[in-house]
Amino acid sequence: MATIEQLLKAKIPCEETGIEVKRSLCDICTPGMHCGLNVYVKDGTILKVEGVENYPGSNGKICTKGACTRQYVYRKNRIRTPLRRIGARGEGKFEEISWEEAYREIAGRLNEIKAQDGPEAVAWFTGYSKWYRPWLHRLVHSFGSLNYGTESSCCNTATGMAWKTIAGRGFRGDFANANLLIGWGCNTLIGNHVVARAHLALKKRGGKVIIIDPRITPTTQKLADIHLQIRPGTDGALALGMGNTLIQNGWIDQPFIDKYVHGFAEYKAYVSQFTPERTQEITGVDKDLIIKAAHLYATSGPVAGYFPSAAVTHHINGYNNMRAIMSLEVLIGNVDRKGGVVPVYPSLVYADGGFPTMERAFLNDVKPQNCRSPIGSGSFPLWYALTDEYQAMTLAGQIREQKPYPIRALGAFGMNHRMFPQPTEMLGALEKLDFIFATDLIMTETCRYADIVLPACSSLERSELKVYGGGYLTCTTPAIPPLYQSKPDTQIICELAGYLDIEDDLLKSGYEKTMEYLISNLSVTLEELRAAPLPLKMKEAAPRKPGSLREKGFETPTGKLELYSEKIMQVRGDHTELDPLPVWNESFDSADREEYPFTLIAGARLPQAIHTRTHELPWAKNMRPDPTADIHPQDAKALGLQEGDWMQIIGEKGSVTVKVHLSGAGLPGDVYMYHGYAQADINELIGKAHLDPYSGFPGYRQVRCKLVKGEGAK
Ligand SMILES: Nc1nc2c(c(=O)[nH]1)N[C@H]1C(S)=C(S)[C@@H](COP(=O)(O)OP(=O)(O)OC[C@H]3O[C@@H](n4cnc5c(=O)[nH]c(N)nc54)[C@H](O)[C@@H]3O)O[C@H]1N2
Ligand SMILES: Nc1nc2c(c(=O)[nH]1)N[C@H]1C(S)=C(S)[C@@H](COP(=O)(O)OP(=O)(O)OC[C@H]3O[C@@H](n4cnc5c(=O)[nH]c(N)nc54)[C@H](O)[C@@H]3O)O[C@H]1N2
Ligand SMILES: [Mo]
Repeated sequence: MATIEQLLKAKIPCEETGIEVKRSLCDICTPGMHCGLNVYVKDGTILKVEGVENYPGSNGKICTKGACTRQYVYRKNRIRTPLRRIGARGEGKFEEISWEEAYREIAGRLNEIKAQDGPEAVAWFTGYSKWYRPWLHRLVHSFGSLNYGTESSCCNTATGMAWKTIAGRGFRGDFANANLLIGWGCNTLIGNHVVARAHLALKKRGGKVIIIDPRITPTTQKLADIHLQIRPGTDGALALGMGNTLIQNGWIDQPFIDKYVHGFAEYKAYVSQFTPERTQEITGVDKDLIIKAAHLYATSGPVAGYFPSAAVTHHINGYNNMRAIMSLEVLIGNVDRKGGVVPVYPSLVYADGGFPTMERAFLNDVKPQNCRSPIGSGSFPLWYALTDEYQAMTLAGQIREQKPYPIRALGAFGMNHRMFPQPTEMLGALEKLDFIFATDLIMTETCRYADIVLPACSSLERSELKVYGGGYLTCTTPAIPPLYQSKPDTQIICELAGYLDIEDDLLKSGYEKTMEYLISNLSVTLEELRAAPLPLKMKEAAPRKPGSLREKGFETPTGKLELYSEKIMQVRGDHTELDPLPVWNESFDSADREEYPFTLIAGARLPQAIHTRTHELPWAKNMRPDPTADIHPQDAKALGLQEGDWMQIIGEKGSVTVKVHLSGAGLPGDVYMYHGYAQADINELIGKAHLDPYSGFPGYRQVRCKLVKGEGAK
């Protein structure tokens, strides 16, 4: 019998070792990459994982986090059975119950609340996990409400909203065909190795790269011909300044503007105040470098823009900063052209595969028509006009105030309160609910507040449909059976639909049938997808002709690209603070600048971390054992701080104690700290009302703070 060490070294599985190689995918980061995994399994146990050669996107590679897969799957705190709370909320005392009991209790309580206060009195929420979202969204609709909310209330949607306001739908850079990459908040070598590969390829074939980032990063070092090291949160001013420079120098595409653009005159008048001098003053970037970047941008096209899902929009002027960035694409006629920015048509779970699935019908066929407005509507009119989810930053408020109607129960899928600003306040709101049920892989602090907790399984333990760019679709098979009594969330949702006795025969017919339905317009079957060694290229995937929206008209109120947004004018109502132009304002909170002289940027990505998921995995933790903040050596010197010292970061709303790491990558005065640590939750410093009025996104990346040596109350 071979030892584990020998088995781990075995390159080729064979009958002697009894090792099988199963094909799966990594869902620790989600969505987008979903790197293909070869999973080495013996006797139902995962021995190791590797990347899969020729897999769409990841092509044989996995990242630091994916390398921890075995530790992720076999965590000690995996939830093993359905649980019923027997202690106080948060105390962590549960008893094991059967699935049958759990479903009966959940359905009983939810239906009781529905009968008393209507289906809207039940809120539904999902954290960062995306793969089961269409199922959850459909369940919410079939249950009779629109109260479906997600982590996308602070991730990526604001970027999508900015594109929708300007051009009617999402757009992305066509990196494969561009001559220039302009990357705003672009550190893909740390945040997304699949996209980074496309960026590296562009550089390799002679393309130029401009990166706008307040830090020196691996990506600025490897890729940037021009690095604009701006002050955080000043992207809007920089983009408006570049816009003014383009106009003043005649570096714009006037015929394109005349034909396809609405609001150029208003935009031009507004940006005239962003002279190179003023732009330099606000952004801290030398004005000659700004002009040089603007010239390169206007003359090297087509240009593929990189529009991040968080770095720019995690500011309270973030949506407008993003809109100002996108407006530049309009000025140079770069929208809807090959190698420029091209429209996105989601196939399934956000992924643009280049072919349609039945996802829209799956959701809309059961969408309730006569229910009350979703949670928080009225607070962020643009959000509610452009998305079909409630803005989750309003959830705690409505639970507390019970207005305009009460929220009494919550179905929480992979919900982590540490995502929210002032997380302890979020927990306080949860405590007021009559009933909570939660699904998760592990027993989190948030789960401890639930009445019923259900064990979900990981991507290696389930079968799932996944779409990849370039026309690919796959359906995985479980590499190992679900651990303990866990189940895929999708199965939980379909089974719960049965117990809730809602009118939804499709959901009630089970997970397998719903997957069949979702691909019923395509020429493949689940069996064919499962049997194929790699994701299959769909016959239905047709390359889209760039320029078709120019011909047809953009999906905006005027049919043109709107620099001045008629949509905002239509929906803003009493919210006259919402400006039709992409205006620039400071994104700081109201804390006193003298007392809190530093800028906290909470959340810039680390290679080994992904929100709360990997903090406690040994391999990931080794790389940064304690919650640690990066500060500039110059600031450290002034404060008498050294590498490895403890310090407090204190903001107006709270404080944390962390270790000091000296880094000259950022600008003096800026403090970088990652989120999601139970021991030092930086989100306690982000005010729950520090939100962008357009998107509702929290301003995680610009809060005033002070630094004090020592451990404080730790
Ligand atoms: N300060 C600061 N805060 C931030 C950010 C920031 O940049 N700065 N970023 C924000 C952004 S962009 C995001 S996306 C959010 C993410 O924030 P969260 O949604 O809190 O993300 P996670 O902690 O990764 O995941 C939540 C839970 O999902 C569970 N989970 C994993 N897989 C599954 C599954 O298949 N099923 C179920 N049921 N549960 C599962 C995990 O165990 C975890 O407990 O954080 C936001 N918060
Ligand atoms: N390793 C790892 N990868 C991840 C994640 C993770 O947690 N870890 N999270 C995933 C998720 S959920 C998301 S939403 C994405 C987030 O994706 P991004 O938004 O791209 O994430 P960041 O790496 O935080 O930011 C990118 C760069 O922007 C810079 N930056 C910070 N503030 C500003 C600013 O005001 N303006 C500009 N121009 N740049 C700024 C940072 O210094 C950083 O180098 O990443 C995904 N990828
Ligand atoms: Mo995110």
